[in-house]
Amino acid sequence: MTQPSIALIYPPTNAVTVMPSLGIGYLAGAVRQAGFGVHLYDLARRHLRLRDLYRELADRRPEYVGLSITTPNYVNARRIAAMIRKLPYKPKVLLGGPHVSVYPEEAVSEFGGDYVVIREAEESLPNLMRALENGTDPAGVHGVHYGVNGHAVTPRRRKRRSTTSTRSPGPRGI
Ligand code: B12
Repeated sequence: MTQPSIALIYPPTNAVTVMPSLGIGYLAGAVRQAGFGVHLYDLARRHLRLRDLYRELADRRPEYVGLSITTPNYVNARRIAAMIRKLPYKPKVLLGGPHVSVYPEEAVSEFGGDYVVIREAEESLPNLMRALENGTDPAGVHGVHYGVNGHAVTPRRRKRRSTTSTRSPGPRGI
């Protein structure tokens, strides 16, 4: 049986400075380590027409498509999200990156994505994929927001412990 895979896409921008996306690079390492397959599409660096991306995805049929979204690539990210919805199969659409980390709830309706993972995702992305593969509740995965009938659901956050309530290590603990 082949392992489930994810296509990680960094949408193109017209930004002045363009370097390989560290974000999708780190995530690729993390999901590979967790036993999933990865296809990387850094479209800020590699020119690929939308219809060619469509063909590649339709061909490879990754179970998950992850979009890495910043404000500068927002418009192209929406175009790609709309294109993914037209694929001949229904991959799970996962959204992440600086823009949606700030606006996770809006992202669900703006992109029509299935799940939004906020902030750094080296742990939460593989955890979310594992939960979806095993059929366990993704609401339990830290950092995950998701949509139900187009409405965003924000699971109850883990309470942060105040550092002032943490006991001091004392001189011997240092
Ligand atoms: C280093 C850096 C750069 C470097 C290199 C970036 C690179 N190679 O990736 C350079 C100088 C090239 C650069 C350029 C630009 N940058 Co810059 N950059 C940064 C900086 C300081 C760190 C980014 C980084 O590498 N972080 C480490 C990686 C591992 O984190 P990450 O990319 O965020 O990815 C993590 C999460 O976001 C998440 N994630 C990301 N994608 C996905 C996808 C999925 C599916 C999931 C689940 C999760 C997920 O998981 C990742 C791993 O933990 C950030 C500020 C910051 N502190 O984050 C600004 C920042 C990302 N840059 C920003 C901007 C505006 C730009 C430029 C547009 C500037 C310009 N006008 O040219 C360009 C865009 C370049 C492009 N390719 O599009 C903004 C974006 C703002 C926004 N609202 O989106 C930021 C947030 C700074 C800011 N506060 O304004 N940048």
